Amino acid sequence: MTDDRRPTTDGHTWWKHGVVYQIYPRSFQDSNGDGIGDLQGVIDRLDYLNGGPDSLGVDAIWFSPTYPSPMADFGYDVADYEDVHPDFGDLATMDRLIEEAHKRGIRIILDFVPNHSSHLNPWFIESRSSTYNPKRDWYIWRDPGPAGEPPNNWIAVFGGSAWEWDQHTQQYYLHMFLKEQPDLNWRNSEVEQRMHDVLRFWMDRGVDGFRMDVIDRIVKDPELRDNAPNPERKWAVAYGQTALQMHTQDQDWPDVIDYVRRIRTTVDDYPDRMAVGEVFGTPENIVRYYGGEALDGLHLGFNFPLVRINDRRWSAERVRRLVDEFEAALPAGAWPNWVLGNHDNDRVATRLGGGEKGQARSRLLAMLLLTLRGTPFIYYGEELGMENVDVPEDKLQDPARLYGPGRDGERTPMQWSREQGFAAPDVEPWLPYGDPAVSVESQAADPTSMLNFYRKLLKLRRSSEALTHGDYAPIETQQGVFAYTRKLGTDRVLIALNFTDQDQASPDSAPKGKLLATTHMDAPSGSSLRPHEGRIYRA
Ligand code: TEU
Ligand code: CA
Repeated sequence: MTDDRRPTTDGHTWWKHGVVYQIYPRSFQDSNGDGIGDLQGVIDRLDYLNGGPDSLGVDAIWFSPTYPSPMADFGYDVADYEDVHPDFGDLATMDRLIEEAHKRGIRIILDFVPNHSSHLNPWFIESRSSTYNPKRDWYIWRDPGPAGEPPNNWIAVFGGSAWEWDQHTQQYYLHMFLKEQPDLNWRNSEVEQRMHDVLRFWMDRGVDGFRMDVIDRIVKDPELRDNAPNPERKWAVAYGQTALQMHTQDQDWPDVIDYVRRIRTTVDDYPDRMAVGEVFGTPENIVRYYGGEALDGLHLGFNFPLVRINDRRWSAERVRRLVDEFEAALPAGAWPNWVLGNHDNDRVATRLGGGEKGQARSRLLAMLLLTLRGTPFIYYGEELGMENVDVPEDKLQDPARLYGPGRDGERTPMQWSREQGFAAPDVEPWLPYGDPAVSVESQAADPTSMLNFYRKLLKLRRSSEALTHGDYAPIETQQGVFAYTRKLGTDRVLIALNFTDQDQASPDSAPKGKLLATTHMDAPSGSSLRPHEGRIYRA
């Protein structure tokens, strides 16, 4: 079997110097006419991702969950950790996907969901069957309070109490998310061992890494004490209820890092693997999950602040501060990462104001994403400038919509052609399509399109040692412009980003060197930065 994955040498590590592309498997490509994306559909589209002259040029794919699930939370409620949901295919399809991806130099990252399983997972069905079942302690069961109330005041992320009453055994069980997502008890070593077996199961099949869902909650305060109220929030709609508390007891509990370190040990039993954690909060908190100075935690901790950049928070100064704060917090040897969007947040073009303004600004942030020091994560469709789709009420599917802003708008089918191309023309997709003018087909033909902008930047990034391996240094500039250099050896690149809607002078240190790329995908005459223009120069 040919395997075109770029080997990791002492100078090159795929999860540091490559680019990761997130696929929401339900929405990428349907291959069997049921309107639901599947793994064979992804196999059919691999050349688009890497391996052909016009491919995007990415090095790894992160799949949102592909396991059997009742889809209460669209796969983040896992009914069997060692299989593939029949909607997506089977284990043989996954094996074929891994093989075909590796042939094209693409690595496969699965979504590991350790904090909770589905309530239909056999483990939970056993656990809830009786108080003396051997798996009772695989989940978190507690007696009611004296008046029958829940054991503490914790609030589920999706709203409501985090405790569900079980009439059969007269106890509550904990669920930080939906009641269909009972929390696993990682303080029970049987659970920890069984979940490590899951990691081995997939790495034995050739999976290259894991995105670790809600890793910051897998252990909580062992005494399950109440969370304190959040002094800054006095009210919230259902979905926001969780914001009414300080999550000191149910998130980022101090000894979680011990469990993270043991996960890293298991992942390191296999060569050239990677684990990236879904973690939140300050750069210092994110660094905890890298393992601090020892760097014996996860290889990467997701750094989400750019996902919070929107129309209201749009400024060069704010973005530069986020970059510099994260760079400053990282211990020596730790590797940054950057992301503009994912399946839980409005699409970046929509967040930045939509329409022309959203497109121009998201191009600018894409240039930032692909030129900063660190691993960039691209969410499928970002390369087309796809926006949130306004899904009609009767077509909404996300359970979180019952508790607040749903997430269906950022999970709509990938748009391949004017007829959409995600599914056969006569097949209704599981969520509606967006603007038909936004498609791979229409943009491939347009040299200045977002798609060709991403292709050009990814190609430039891959060809430049400074951009993939070099250091980062900000440059002092006027208000509204963020500029920085990337350097390795003699390879020196300067990036200048104009966040304003007026012309701005290029940084006077901008080398009169070769202009490598501009967000406008043209050959500008003047040296000024046009509104919302980004430029990359080689010294
Ligand atoms: O998201 C976790 C999640 O919702 C957190 O971002 C939460 O909002 C945060 O901890 C609050 O401070 C992951 C998945 O990405 C999401 O799709 C799932 O719905 C969720 O876990 C449950 O598995
Ligand atoms: Ca399908």
